[in-house]
Amino acid sequence: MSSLKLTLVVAVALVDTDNRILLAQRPEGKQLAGLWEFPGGKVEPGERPEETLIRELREELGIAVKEACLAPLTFASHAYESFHLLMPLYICRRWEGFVQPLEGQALKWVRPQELRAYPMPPADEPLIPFLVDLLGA
Ligand code: 9L3
Ligand code: MG
Repeated sequence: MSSLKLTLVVAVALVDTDNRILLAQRPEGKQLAGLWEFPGGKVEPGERPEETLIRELREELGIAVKEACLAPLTFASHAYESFHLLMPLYICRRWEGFVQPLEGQALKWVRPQELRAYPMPPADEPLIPFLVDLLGA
């Protein structure tokens, strides 16, 4: 048994009206830089995961999301060397405002079948088949 700490991170599949999903590239200088991820971040003390997502989407992408527009889909679990990651994945199809790269990150709208062409953090990759099944090509 390992005694690694469990870290809760929350992520979202933002899906546009063409059924494309938003990927964000992790910026230089951050852990896992250059990899393409579903947007999200660490759940801070006192937050519920939905509150974290609403905050992260405002800070990172400049969009306003209502809690009622966030639906939990599945979760990812991954053992990094120094911590265990538990990452619920939500889906969101409605938001206010335009998606902008407020932290200088590259952004791409990607069809479900094309997701696997983007190198992802190990927690995100196993979520791809689930999204392909759910959203189709
Ligand atoms: N992480 C993995 N996939 C994601 C997200 C949003 C985050 N879709 C991992 C990368 C870091 C940790 O979770 O190891 C915390 O994320 P951040 O706070 O560095 O973005
Ligand atoms: Mg983040």
